[in-house]
Amino acid sequence: MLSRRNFLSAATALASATAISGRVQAASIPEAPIMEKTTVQPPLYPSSGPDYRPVVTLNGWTLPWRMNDDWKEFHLIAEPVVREFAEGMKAFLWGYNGQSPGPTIEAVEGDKLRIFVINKLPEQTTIHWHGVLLPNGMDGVGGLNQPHIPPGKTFVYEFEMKHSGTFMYHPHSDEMVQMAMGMMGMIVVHPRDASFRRVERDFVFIMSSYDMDPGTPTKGNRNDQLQHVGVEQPRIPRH
Ligand SMILES: [Cu+2]
Repeated sequence: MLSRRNFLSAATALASATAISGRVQAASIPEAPIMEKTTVQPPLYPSSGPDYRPVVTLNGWTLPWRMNDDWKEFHLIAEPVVREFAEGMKAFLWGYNGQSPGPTIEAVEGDKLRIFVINKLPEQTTIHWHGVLLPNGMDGVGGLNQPHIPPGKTFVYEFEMKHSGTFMYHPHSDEMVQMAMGMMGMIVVHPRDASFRRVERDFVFIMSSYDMDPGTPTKGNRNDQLQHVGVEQPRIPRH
């Protein structure tokens, strides 16, 4: 059962996620949450459905969702991001919702997911839900089981989570470049039975390595830098 404390935590986490979200999407698409910081964000306790112990994403966050009837709706924005690996060392990457790696998608076995993927990259993309059992048309391999998502367009993925486990998402569209640029994130699907292999604490993190030349521009505000990335359209993570 959901305790009052858990409910308040969830409300607080969602409120703070909303507070850092400043961008309104195209008219038909609700505002998507954006994360500006790489510090660990508090877990999102379930506010509906079965209880579970939410994961903590190290140096990351969980993507807030909203319920629309019995669909759990998420918004992922594929976009250029700037990540400060060390003080003053900023890398121009590609990621999701302001961060690379992207936010963790968290769900429960049996959940019906609807994931809006908005492409703000300078090239086409898709998302492949690595390891998830789903209908072929939702598997996200561009040119094979779906058209690539052109820049500026949105693709809506819909599938039911048939099994619990730890998975990941990443593009299957120019994937060698896009994954090297930082496009990946975790998917955690909790068992429907909360007592099944229950853990006290649950952490996820992604490790990735980059090869970057020194001299990456660090001046200007975030928008200038994003514009710089958009104009230059880097094919590999170096400037
Ligand atoms: Cu994969």
